[in-house]
Amino acid sequence: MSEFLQAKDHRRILHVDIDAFYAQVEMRDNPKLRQVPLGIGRDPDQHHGHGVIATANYIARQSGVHSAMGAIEAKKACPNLVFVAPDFDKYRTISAQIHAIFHEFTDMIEPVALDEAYLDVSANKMAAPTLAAQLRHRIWEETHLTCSVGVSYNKVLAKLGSEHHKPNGVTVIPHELAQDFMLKLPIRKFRGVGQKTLEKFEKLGVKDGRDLFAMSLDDLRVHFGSFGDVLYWQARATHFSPVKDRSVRQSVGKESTFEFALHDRAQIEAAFKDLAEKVVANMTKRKLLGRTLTVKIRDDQFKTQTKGITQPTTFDLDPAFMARQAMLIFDELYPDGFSIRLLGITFSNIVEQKYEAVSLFDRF
Ligand code: DCP
Ligand code: MG
Repeated sequence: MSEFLQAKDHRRILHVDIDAFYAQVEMRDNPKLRQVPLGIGRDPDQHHGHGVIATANYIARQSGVHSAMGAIEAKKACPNLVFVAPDFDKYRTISAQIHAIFHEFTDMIEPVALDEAYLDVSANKMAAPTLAAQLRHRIWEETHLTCSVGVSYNKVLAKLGSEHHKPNGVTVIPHELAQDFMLKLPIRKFRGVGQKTLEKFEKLGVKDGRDLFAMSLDDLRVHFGSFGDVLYWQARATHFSPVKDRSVRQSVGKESTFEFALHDRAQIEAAFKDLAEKVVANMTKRKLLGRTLTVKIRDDQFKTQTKGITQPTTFDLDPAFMARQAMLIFDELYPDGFSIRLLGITFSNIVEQKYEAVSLFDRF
């Protein structure tokens, strides 16, 4: 096992989290809220005491007010707490702005919440701490909001980094400091450790990463099942989960089933044209392009065939051209008579239009 531990994880990952997101937005937009304890939620005196606090600014947090706290309880903890109702449309718009900025740095983005994401910047030539500084600058420039960023080689460390100097800070955890960081970490800060796990650890006398490191893999499995493995590797500052890019859809397609089987080539061509128009409308609306066009054909024997064409550049969003490509595939699969019950056209290898504005050929 030890030779595997020596192998370095060479990824460069940022975790970005806006500070007290909803509260900071409301403070930005109303200077009167900047010096007072603020809770985002409905005032219990005006709403029969129902409701919870979505988040609180840092002044209110000093009195113990926190996310998901009941509004009445929050008012008890902080009697002069100012309540502002959440404005989700506004937060979603800002979130989209922030995500557009993320794309200036990388397309490998895993959004976690409206105000939080992992960015894999391994492919970027610039050093990760420089990118973190630039990212914070760009977010400030565009939104006038501060955020905290963690920089490391895996997601767990990047996330712990962003929490380390909150608010408005950057923490870089390089390989040579990571093990020490994890050994000193209180056990409640380990990923996936909730109340139940915490109680078990208390009984075991495990208080921090150092105590956890001392436990064998077998012991951890006995107490925590497969989560034991995760804990074992976390204690060794190792975590291989990739940044899961959910920013772009994997495919866009449309298919039609025919009540009466199609036997005529002209009918097939018209059906493909109709499908292509619908797919193009969808892709245009979503500002997407694709490099792979896949055709699906099912005959009246329920035999289903799919065949695709992949181009080096994205397809032009031209329904007539797509229908011709689909017909080429169709003629290849059904050179003679046919009886077709279903046709479909799907695009995959999807990219967003802004990243593919110039095709390879336009450059010459
Ligand atoms: N949120 C919520 N209910 C929760 C937790 C959060 O509605 N139980 C909302 C309000 C937060 C936003 O999501 O502003 C982001 O959540 P965070 O956990 O990142 O919390 P904050 O951004 O408010 O604070 P921090 O500075 O700790 O990131
Ligand atoms: Mg946040």
